[in-house]
Amino acid sequence: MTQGRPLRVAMIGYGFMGAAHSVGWRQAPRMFDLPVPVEMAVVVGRNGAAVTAAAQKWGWAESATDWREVIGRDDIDIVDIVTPGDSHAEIAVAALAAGKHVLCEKPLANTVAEAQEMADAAAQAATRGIRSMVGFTYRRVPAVTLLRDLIAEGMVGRVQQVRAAYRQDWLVDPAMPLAWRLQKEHAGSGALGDIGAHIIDMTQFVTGQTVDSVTGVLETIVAERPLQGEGSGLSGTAAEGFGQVTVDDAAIFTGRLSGGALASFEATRFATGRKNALTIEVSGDKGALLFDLEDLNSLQFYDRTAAEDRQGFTKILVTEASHPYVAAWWPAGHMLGYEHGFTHQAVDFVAAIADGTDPHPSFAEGLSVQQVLDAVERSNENDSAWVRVHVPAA
Ligand code: SOE
Repeated sequence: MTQGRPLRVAMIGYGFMGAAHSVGWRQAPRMFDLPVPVEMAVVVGRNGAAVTAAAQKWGWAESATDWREVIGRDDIDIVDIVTPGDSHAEIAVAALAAGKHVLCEKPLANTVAEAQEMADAAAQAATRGIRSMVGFTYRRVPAVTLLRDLIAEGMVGRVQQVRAAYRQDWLVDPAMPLAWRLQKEHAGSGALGDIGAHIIDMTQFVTGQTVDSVTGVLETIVAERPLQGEGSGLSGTAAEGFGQVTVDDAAIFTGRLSGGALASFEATRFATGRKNALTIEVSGDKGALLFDLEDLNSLQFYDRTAAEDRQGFTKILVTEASHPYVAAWWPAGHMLGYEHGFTHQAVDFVAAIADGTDPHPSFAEGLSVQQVLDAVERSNENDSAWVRVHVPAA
């Protein structure tokens, strides 16, 4: 039974992720029994007319144009940051200082220094009961949560290799304009930070191991693009003139994991024909498990311990009430999609706030991903030499 004073949410930003988070906040109290009610109080953006329209469309009670004024309000409990990476640190640190619980989109920040500042602020705030979490939403796809559980149970045995890839193709067209995601000062890095961050986090999450050293290469395939005119983000249109792409279009890197496994990673916006193709395959001495985002209601399992003439990858349908999150939705066999992870994220964040526990992924885990991203960049700058991610304390 949901009772008590509602947690009132302010969302800062209203692009693609703003839409996805709005779906999450709207569905969470409707489909799950939350321990406290949640209210979509205010959405914040710089363009007053556009943010007012977003508020009406997505169901926020109010809109506002000044995030500082909003995080200073006594009637706001949660600040949800869905802006480009260049403003994450400033908003998150200010919100935590103002005593607000903070959910921040991935990657946590644009630099390790910013991520460190945020993780320090989050650790300090946690001592005052203030919670923070990073939006690595794919952890909350039921099949990915199950993948983590099955590996922890030993279903594949000792993890020896991981193959992770996140492939998109929205930059193959050279006429695609210079969106903020292609500008280092706004995005920090390109495919590496935007989608490579997901597969780094997913690898660390499902294996329970950290990426401890990397070697990598980054490539910018189309160096100049038309400036962006109308709109923003992935759906903006081109204007007159050209500008320089200052981030990577593709990143390929290798990592050694803390438990001894070897991992390969590919993050690219130039995989012609691949729209949003995330795969992760974990190979162990007893078997292998594969998750494919294009078939997100299932896992594939290979059992090496089965009789030789019965071996082969089989499909586990992750649509039973006994699977993570599924019971709150539809009867067995009825599928979930991209948006459901955002609802699960809101549910888990609210539950942690109500229970007084620290949610995951924490800002410290976001910092860990940031350190891997930074190490891949340093490797690329140094002829793909191996770079240690976690330098042991002296
Ligand atoms: C664009 O590449 C993007 O929207 C990412 O920013 C998201 O994190 C991913 O979920 C889908 O693709």
